[in-house]
Amino acid sequence: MLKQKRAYAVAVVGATGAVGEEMVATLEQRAFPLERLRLFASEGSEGKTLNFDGRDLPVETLKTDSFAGIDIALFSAGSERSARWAPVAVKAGCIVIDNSSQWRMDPEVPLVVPEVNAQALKRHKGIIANPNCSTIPMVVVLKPIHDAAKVRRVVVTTFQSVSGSGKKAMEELGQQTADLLNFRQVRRSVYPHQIAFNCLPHIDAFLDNGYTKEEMKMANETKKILGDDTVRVTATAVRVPVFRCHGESLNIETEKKLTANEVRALLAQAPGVIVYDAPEKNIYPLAIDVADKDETYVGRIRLDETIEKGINLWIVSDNLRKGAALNAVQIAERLIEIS
Ligand code: NAP
Ligand code: 12T
Repeated sequence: MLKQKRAYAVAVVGATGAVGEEMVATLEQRAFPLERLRLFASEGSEGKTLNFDGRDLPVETLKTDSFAGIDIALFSAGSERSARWAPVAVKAGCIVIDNSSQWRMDPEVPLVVPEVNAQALKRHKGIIANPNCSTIPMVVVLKPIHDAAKVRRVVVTTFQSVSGSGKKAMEELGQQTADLLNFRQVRRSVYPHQIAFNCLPHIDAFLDNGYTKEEMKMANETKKILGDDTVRVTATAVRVPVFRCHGESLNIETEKKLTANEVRALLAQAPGVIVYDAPEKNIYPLAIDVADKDETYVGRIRLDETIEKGINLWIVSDNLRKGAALNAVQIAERLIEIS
């Protein structure tokens, strides 16, 4: 358990990455009670500094004793680093909030979205997992609907931005776009196909069942977070040439019938949700508007007229904020509240 203190020693592992930089910015913006902040990345970042609250902090490489005296470590440096270093950090007395997929489905590890299942935090044994960036906004929206009408099945299609796969992918989209507009040859390295002016129905590796890992993460993580194995989720995850924010089209079948207005009212009161839904005025959530926002935006709320108890809606959320850094920092804030 976290010791009660006035301020905490925090480490960010993967601090120079797309998610890590957002973590550092989020700690600053939310005035997290910091006694000190240490930043870690790969050997390639040795000698770099990152700005925090007007000061330049050095970026360090991980060593066996790096976590001595650290209370909370936010990990965002890939699954292999989490597998290797999270147990080292826990042994040193640190609580790890991990952004990779390494620990999410481990029964010993709580998988937490504070608005949905903060109570799961009490059972942690040192590691707490942050869900996938597409799962988080989906469960924030499903939770109030599930509580009111029990969600039976969800058909979800995602429209995921390139920042979900890190800094290199953001550079790739920018470079390919510039090259194409200047009649130059396109080069690719992160994705198996050109991403500029294209959509790829392929996120993370393919599995034997024909789904991708990303799609199965959405199905499995949702059951764990909602604490209900009966909720069926079938997903298609698509990469789109957008820099920031993931969109998701959700078709939700419930046990109890809800009207579109009832869904709107439930979501209007839900923590972390903003209903942004006035199609007659061309108002619906857009990636360019939701970037840098904390909440999950919901629009296009309407009934699925092909079934008796179905809802269609469209959500957009900033994948680097609520999808990653913000959710991790909110978990740390809850840990402090319950300490
Ligand atoms: P990124 O932009 O490529 O950044 C990767 C970070 O990891 C960099 O800071 C990098 O340092 C660091 N790193 C690499 N090897 C390291 C090592 N050996 N030791 C220490 N640090 C090392 O990627 P990203 O998008 O930020 O993603 C990072 C992680 O977050 C991944 O695990 C990813 O799965 C996860 N993620 C989770 C979500 C979510 O759904 N919640 C969303 C996006 C990403 P250098 O700069 O020195 O190379
Ligand atoms: N492959 O945290 O490529 O499990 O967008 C997040 C994002 C894995 C994860 C991506 C990925 C994760 C991606």
